[in-house]
Amino acid sequence: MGLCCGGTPSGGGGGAGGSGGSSRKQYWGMLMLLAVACSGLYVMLYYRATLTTPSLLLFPRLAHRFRSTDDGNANNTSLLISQPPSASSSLPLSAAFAKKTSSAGSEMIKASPGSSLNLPSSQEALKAAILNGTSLPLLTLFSTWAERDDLQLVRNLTLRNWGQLKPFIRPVLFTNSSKLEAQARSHGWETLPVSKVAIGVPILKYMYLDAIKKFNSTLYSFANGDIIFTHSLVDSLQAILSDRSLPLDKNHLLVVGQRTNVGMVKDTEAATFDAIAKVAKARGKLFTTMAEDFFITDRQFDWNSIPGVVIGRVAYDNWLVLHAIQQKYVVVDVTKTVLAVHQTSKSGNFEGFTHANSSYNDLMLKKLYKRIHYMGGCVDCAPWRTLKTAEGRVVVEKRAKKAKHC
Ligand SMILES: *[C@@H]1O[C@H](CO)[C@@H](O)[C@H](O)[C@H]1NC(C)=O
Ligand SMILES: *[C@@H]1O[C@H](CO)[C@@H](O)[C@H](O)[C@H]1NC(C)=O
Ligand SMILES: *[C@@H]1O[C@H](CO)[C@@H](O)[C@H](O)[C@H]1NC(C)=O
Ligand SMILES: *[C@@H]1O[C@H](CO)[C@@H](O)[C@H](O)[C@H]1NC(C)=O
Ligand SMILES: *[C@@H]1O[C@H](CO)[C@@H](O)[C@H](O)[C@H]1NC(C)=O
Ligand SMILES: *[C@@H]1O[C@H](CO)[C@@H](O)[C@H](O)[C@H]1NC(C)=O
Ligand SMILES: CC(=O)N[C@H]1CO[C@H](CO)[C@@H](O)[C@@H]1O
Repeated sequence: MGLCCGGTPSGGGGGAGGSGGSSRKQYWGMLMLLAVACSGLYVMLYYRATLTTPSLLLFPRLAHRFRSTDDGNANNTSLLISQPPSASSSLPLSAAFAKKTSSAGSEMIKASPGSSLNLPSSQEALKAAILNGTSLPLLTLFSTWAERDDLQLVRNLTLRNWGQLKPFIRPVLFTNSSKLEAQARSHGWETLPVSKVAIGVPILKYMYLDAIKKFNSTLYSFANGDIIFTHSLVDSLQAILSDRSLPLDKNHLLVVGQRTNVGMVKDTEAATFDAIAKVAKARGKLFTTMAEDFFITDRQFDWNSIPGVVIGRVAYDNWLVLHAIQQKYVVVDVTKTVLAVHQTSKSGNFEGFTHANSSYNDLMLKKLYKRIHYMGGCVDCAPWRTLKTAEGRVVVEKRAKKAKHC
């Protein structure tokens, strides 16, 4: 859902309200062409010269419709000033960090549900510890979607795939539909009601806040409902959480990565992690660095003060990454080590441009922060990244230099 090159609300988007339905579809072809054709110009005008409001160039008819709605506790100035989180109250992983440091060397550190970083070093031990309740799941991974006949297979494959990541990952569907709830539960998912919407679409921050309130885990993430993962996600999260060179005791964490687009993923192609890796290799295409489809944060991340952006509409992803980088959070790009396959459906890869209210987030953010250098919120602007060693181990390294567009 990058502002420039669009994204994919086809899974996560549409949201509880399921807006942007068939009446919009007819614009699809035209808008996609427009989006692609304009993106070069758009980047130039917008990101380099910051001339004018690009969304108005693309969507003049939406401009006058904007009303300020839920902007949460968003602060007008927080984007302009880099403020590392205050030292006391919100130390992200510090308690656990201290514990980990003090008992370095012991392989299985005694855990309590509240202390998050007590990671057994082997995955088997971690699995056993999560199952017997002495370790927390690594990640609560949530999504939300509306019923849509054309996406039944996509959702079924996502439900099955995220279920296969248990117990390391706890999948959660936000929905008010009893039918979707039953479907999700049959795949071992938890469900929660959608507590807050705007323009008929779930507001991102409340999903995080609700998930954090309801479930204990070390990390939390929204992901679009058409993204399927492999065990590489678990490997990378474990590597990040156990890397002592990362200042996770002082700063919040945000983990993002590029997705790999695969058209029309079949049931068998998504049946196992190996099958997913195989189809990604055979027909996958790494998508732009300008879109993010998942946002893994620590439990104390400042979700309370994040503006009320909604999923499935452009701009929120880049803004969130930009915000985290400006706040000097530990932002890690896991593109090289996490396979996140986007099940590209007929709606394509640029659906974020075709929904009703597609500029909703952009307009809200502009109102709050005036100028936003969205390009600074690209995946490759993350100060850290993961890499794989020759032996296949995941390591984290600080990026040597910033990309120009950042
Ligand atoms: C969202 O889109 C709908 C339908 O196009 C429109 O009626 C409404 O005013 C829009 N709302 C906002 C906040 O832009
Ligand atoms: C989460 O952990 C805290 C203690 O660390 C506990 O008080 C709380 O009940 C737990 N919440 C859930 C939903 O398990
Ligand atoms: C839970 O599993 C871990 C890992 O196998 C083990 O070390 C620990 O003793 C178990 N704890 C309990 C209470 O069963
Ligand atoms: C998806 O799963 C549901 C059951 O949860 C099933 O009724 C439906 O036929 C499946 N659809 C596809 C296209 O796989
Ligand atoms: C979903 O249900 C909850 C109650 O379970 C309600 O508070 C909430 O407003 C509903 N959300 C929507 C979008 O209707
Ligand atoms: C942001 O702050 C400026 C002054 O610093 C103020 O004029 C403006 O109304 C504020 N905007 C919002 C959305 O709070
Ligand atoms: C909710 C909140 O913290 N808002 C603050 C953001 O900034 C404005 C000034 O621009 C303050 O008045 C608000 O208190």
